[in-house]
Amino acid sequence: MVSRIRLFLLSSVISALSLIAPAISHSQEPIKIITNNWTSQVVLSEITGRIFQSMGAKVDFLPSSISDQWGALAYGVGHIQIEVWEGTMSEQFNRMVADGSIVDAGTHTATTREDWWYPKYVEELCPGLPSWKALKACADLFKRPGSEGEGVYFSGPWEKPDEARIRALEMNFRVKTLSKGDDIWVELEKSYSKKQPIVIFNWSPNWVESRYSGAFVEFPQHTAACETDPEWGLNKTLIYDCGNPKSGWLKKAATVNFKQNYQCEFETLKNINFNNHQIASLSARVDVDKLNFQEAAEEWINNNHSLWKSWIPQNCIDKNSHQEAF
Ligand code: TMO
Repeated sequence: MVSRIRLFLLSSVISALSLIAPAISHSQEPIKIITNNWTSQVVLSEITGRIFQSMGAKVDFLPSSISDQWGALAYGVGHIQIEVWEGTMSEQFNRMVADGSIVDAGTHTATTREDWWYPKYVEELCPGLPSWKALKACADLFKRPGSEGEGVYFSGPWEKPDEARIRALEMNFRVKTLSKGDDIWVELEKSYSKKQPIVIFNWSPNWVESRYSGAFVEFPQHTAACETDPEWGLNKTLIYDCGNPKSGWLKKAATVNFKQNYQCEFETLKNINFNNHQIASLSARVDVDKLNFQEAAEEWINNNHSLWKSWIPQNCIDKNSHQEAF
């Protein structure tokens, strides 16, 4: 009986300690940075990790798909996500910010676009591009063996409403979802060398724009209503009869605990800010110049000391050097 009470007391002391522990010694608990499966997101995560480490924090990386990351953030398994793209993630992000399960940690300067994209030579074969109507009329050109007469749109492992859009705009296309994002570039290269028509999922900022000329398909202009109101747009019974946002935001997300327990790192995260050129160049250093993620991050950190140091609040630098003095 006694030992049971003692055990009970002991376990409540332990759980009480584990509850307050992050608050009193957060630098012992690693900050878990969520990494997704495209280059710039991983490089920016590595850069952010190095900035936090310079502030005395421990850092871990948690690879996650976009769809799994929300659960990881909600349960605190991951703490932050450095590239939240409007076109792919606004729905979950907005919902979770609204219900208080994550915190909006601010917006990068970069504007983003994610949509159907084709290399320039396709315009000669399909006059009228970049209008989606031309693409619809040219569907035949994009057939592939096994596609049963339908044009093929190559996409990656990110959830997008492309099938809904194909239905709503009555296009004779199908989505080929490649399990690795990099396989999109393999398909692009294969077609490019033969000047074969191809339409792929692409985004900006990305290295592709520095290497290939091409253009996004212009679908009907995106509005919020297009995603919710069937009456909106050309198709009166189906949603998604529009493109993705053309000038989307790029945000940072954090857990509520991160904001509370890592105040200096949270303030720094809010200040971390990349523009289109920086993001496109960083992804080109990996995907074109073949550095690995860590090398690209290290190089950027070495070349941009004054910039990233300006993101760390002054009082946090002082606190940190004080700690180092001991
Ligand atoms: C989220 N992504 C940049 C792959 O479109």
